[in-house]
Amino acid sequence: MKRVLLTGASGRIGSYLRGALAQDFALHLNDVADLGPARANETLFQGDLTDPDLCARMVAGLDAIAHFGGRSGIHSFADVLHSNIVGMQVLYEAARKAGVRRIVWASSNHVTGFHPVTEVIDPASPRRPDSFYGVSKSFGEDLSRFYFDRFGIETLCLRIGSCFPEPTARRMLATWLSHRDLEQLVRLGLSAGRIGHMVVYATSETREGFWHSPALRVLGYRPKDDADAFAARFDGPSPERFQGGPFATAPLAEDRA
Ligand code: 15L
Repeated sequence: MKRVLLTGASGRIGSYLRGALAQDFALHLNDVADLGPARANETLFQGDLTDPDLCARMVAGLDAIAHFGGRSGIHSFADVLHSNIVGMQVLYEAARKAGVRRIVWASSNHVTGFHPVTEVIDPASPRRPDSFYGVSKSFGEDLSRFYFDRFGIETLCLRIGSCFPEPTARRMLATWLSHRDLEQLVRLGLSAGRIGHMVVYATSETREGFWHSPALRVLGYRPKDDADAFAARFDGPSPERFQGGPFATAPLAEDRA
């Protein structure tokens, strides 16, 4: 059984992945929040990713990492600096020292959220982060690229759209990623032969989608869910101007304080 560290295991997406992957992987689980009791095949590591000793213990003897930890949403620069930038670098450094060769990482569509909704873009399109959160994910794509070019650590960067049980807003007809399609992507990322450093947009089938990622077919991804099945729930055109939706227009956390 492959040994995999899942960070962010108490989070919204991490909790789903914890249950979904438990049957097939020996899981090391990390979160700053309480992880509850350990279940079969689980070893718990509660704590902050910026702690190098914790990271060293968590990654010892692993085959791969599914990195879903860090802050998600509209946060101050100080918050994303700590969790998404420093925490990610400490984790990669621990992975390098321990010889871990494969990481699947939760990047975000907010790396390119300032592209207008009228454009269809792909992973080679210019990055236009829509928030400090998007900036922190853009950093993560560069960091993982560096660790691949310099040390050969492979990363699948999933620019996740909107990962929820069902679309909850009009914009999600273009951005929705179902839980089971996310699971499929994570499993492919953990087990695919060679991926190098790969950046893809992660959505289910979306007729209105903004994003085109040819590498997904090569990876073997075949979405099982279709955002269009929920189209009748939402009236009229999307009110958003930018692909990142509310992230592109929300006040900075710094201005709300
Ligand atoms: C994200 O990256 C966020 O983590 C999530 O909370 C959603 O807001 C999502 O993007 C989205 O764009 O809908």
